[in-house]
Amino acid sequence: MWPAEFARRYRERGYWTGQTFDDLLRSGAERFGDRVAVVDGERRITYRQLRDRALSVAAGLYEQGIRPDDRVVVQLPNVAEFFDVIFALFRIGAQPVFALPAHRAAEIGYFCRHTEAAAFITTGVASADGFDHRTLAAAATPARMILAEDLPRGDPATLPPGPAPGALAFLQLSGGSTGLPKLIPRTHDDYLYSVRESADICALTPDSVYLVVLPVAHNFPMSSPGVLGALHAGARIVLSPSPAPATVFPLIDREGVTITALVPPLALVWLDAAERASWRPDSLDVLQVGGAKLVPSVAARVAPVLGCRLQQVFGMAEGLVNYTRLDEPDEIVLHTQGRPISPDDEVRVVDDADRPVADGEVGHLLTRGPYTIRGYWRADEHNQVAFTPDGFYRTGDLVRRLDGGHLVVEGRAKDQINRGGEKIAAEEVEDHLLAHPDVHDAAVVAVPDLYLGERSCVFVVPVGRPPTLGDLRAFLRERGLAAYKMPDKLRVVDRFPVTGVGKTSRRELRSLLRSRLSSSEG
Ligand code: AMP
Ligand code: DBH
Repeated sequence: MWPAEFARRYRERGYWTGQTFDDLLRSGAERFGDRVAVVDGERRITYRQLRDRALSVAAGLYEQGIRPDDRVVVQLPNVAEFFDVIFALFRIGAQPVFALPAHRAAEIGYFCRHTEAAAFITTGVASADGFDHRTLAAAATPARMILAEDLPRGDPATLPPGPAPGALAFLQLSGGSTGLPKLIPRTHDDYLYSVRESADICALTPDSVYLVVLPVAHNFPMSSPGVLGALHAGARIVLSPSPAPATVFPLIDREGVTITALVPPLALVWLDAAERASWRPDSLDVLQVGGAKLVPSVAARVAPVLGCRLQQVFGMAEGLVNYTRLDEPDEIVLHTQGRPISPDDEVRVVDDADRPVADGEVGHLLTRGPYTIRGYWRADEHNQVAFTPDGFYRTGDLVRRLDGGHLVVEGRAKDQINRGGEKIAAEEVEDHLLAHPDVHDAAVVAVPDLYLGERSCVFVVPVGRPPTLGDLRAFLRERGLAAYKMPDKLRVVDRFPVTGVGKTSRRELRSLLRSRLSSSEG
């Protein structure tokens, strides 16, 4: 993980405090015992109850054979049991692997195999679109399936001592740019530093009410400041089963929500719906928007329409998180993606040869710091390219750094489509498509989209009869790929343009195809 001299510095400067996730929950129970921690529909769970539930589930899982250092793939919607499960695993010292509700057999199967998961914990309740997560049990073998509605419970006295603060706490997912998703190893110490600072930057107090709209296991609503920041501050978490205004607006009013986090397309939906209904949330103080670029014209509507403050958040599950601060002027809040959390977040903006560019010039964002990983989990080969020799993470983002350290995201160099905050690795989808009998070659690229920012377009060189978009989507669905990874558009071509010298570079090819697309569509 971090070289010894960095670890020492991060401890000396008080960033890594030796706190574990179990400590967080215990101190919450001690300090805020009878206050409500989590609201899930009609259920209200206090801080003390939350801790008791987690300990009892920890003992139950332990009795069932879940051991320290076991990996457990967790795929849950926004329900209270999410907290029982993850804090139980944290207490044991087993590591949750955070799948998203949208993941299907291809992703879940891969996570379980790659992490040699001891268990797969999901829900027996069908999702809004009718999907039964229990059907993923076959993909998850040999991990045992445990349902959130049927969690084992036991006597906490039987539990072994908990994990050390420097230990691996969980594996988060990367949006990725490679054929197989990469897993992000985060420790108690490093993650909780970012959580505490985030809670502070977002001014969370015990009177704050944090609404979870995005999938709770995503890094943004989990930690920026998210549900963990809320628990740190003694605030109240309200779980929403859906991001739709019809569900969320009444919930915000009923629960007095003060802060929530959205991706840009959802912010747009909320703004339009609020305007139509002349709805102005009395309680809402801060709307956080992140995960993809928020255009200034939409950013400018937040305060006038919703009557709250906007905060832009530019983060990544690998670590570095940037926030516009709550007291910064409009010029910063509307036009930048914020500045880093920590004085020890090292940011380098470089050209293609890793040479620093001048402030204000666009370059590749590299970063290193007290909560940014030094390598993906069990990915030695990929780590050689994803990190510099001196440990900077190559984010794949193109940014401009302003005088005051604020970053403006200008684009992306990585082979990824950011579909309204949902990331798609081009290569992962291409690898699946190459298995289609009618596909000779395939390249997936981003196309600009007014609503989502980007959508995905697949260029296909067919074998004979060209497949239709419907064929390809059905094929990918059949292979168990998450729905958001299905291409939105198809272009059939006779052959791919020849790039560079010698072997075709997939990256150059994608970039050529992208420019062809923008010139043909205007
Ligand atoms: P991941 O590495 O999968 O956690 O995704 C993080 C990536 O999402 C970043 O590297 C950016 O490409 C993108 N991202 C996150 N927040 C923003 C934002 N506010 N503006 C633009 N891009 C963002
Ligand atoms: O997109 C992200 O991954 C992201 C966005 C905002 C993130 O991980 C975060 C904040 O912590």
